[in-house]
Amino acid sequence: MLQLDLTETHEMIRDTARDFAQNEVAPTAMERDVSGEFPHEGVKKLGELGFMGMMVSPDWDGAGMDTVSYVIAMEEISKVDASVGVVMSVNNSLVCWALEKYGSEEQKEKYLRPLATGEKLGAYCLSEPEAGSDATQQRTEATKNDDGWWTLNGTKNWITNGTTADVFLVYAQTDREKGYRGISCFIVEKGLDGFTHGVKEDKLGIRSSDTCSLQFQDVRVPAENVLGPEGRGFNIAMETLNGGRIGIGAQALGIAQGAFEASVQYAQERKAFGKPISNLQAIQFKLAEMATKIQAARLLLFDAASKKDRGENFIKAASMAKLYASKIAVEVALEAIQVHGGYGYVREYKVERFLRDAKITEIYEGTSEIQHIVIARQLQKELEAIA
Ligand code: COS
Repeated sequence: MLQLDLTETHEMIRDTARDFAQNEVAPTAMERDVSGEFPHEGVKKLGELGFMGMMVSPDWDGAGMDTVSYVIAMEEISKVDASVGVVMSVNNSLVCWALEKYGSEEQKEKYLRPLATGEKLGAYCLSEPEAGSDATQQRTEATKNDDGWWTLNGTKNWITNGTTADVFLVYAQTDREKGYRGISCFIVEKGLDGFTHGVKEDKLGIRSSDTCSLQFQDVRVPAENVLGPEGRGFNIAMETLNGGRIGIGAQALGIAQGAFEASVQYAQERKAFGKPISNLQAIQFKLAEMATKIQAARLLLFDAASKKDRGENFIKAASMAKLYASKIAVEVALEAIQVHGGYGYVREYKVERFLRDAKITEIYEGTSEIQHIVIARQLQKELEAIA
């Protein structure tokens, strides 16, 4: 069943996120897009608002909110700056969630608490130079030593929060003969000997988020830092990404909404043929199409988030929401440029940034092609179950 009615709490979260985004993130978004500077201040404040561990239980210093709240906050923040959105999404969905679900009491005490409050920042490290969509092809390897510690060697690519994070969830092969069932997940702290990062990538969009490669050369990791059962790392990575896709879908939704609102405002201000262009049917049709797509994406996201909150299988719903929201984010941002005409093509107006930021949502946390595979496989399972 699709949950459409938001509660007072949801409205309150929207107001809080909107105030914060408009007053404290928006003023520096354009500047940071040019400089590529990481939004340290914004991320610190997100932590104070409880937005870095939104769904983590208060037992572990999280905000104990539901996934619908997370979608709402992600939309508001990404509406003004998708770079801040992705930092928040990775910490919430890909790091805190996995630690809360699979961490030992000691691991939660040591790592989850500070991550949930935003005191520390997390990173999810699965992709490699030769393991992107086909994530089973992990070359990073961890070997067990006689003293029980592990030695980690390898390279990770495209790591969000790569130069700024304190805690890294690193997936590595621990038994190559077992294929993906020989992959394990390690909690790796910043600053360990042999653990270095590459330069910050010069990206098309989300330019102030920090993406880089990581290198592990004989990095020693204690036995107690294996997250979840040995050999279950791939499953943890996949399960984690299901929730991550809701976060990125919500980021895409925010980008689309931001591009739409900028277009409405511009159409009311810009005059042509003696009247605001918002009076022209050509523009009205564009705005109507944009608004319809955005609402459809929002409903798909609420559907996926509600399913997750009710403890139902939400794999297909999350992939559908991410697939659709990322697609329309690109379309809406492109159309927003068209509404702005020449002004949309220059940096001074933010819609060209929305287009550059939107594109990544079709790529990371599973490309659109991967989302089609996930959806098709889930459909197949559903059909087999009723056959
Ligand atoms: N949720 C939970 N478990 C999942 C899952 C999902 N969405 N997808 C796969 N799994 C589990 C399977 O249940 C299976 O587990 P067991 O054999 O232990 O029962 C295991 O993972 C392997 O599944 P499968 O055989 O389907 O794996 P494939 O190699 O065929 O890969 C895809 C499946 C392509 C869907 C997967 O590799 C994927 O999602 N790739 C994209 C990775 C990605 O998003 N990378 C970006 C990283 S973050 S920027």
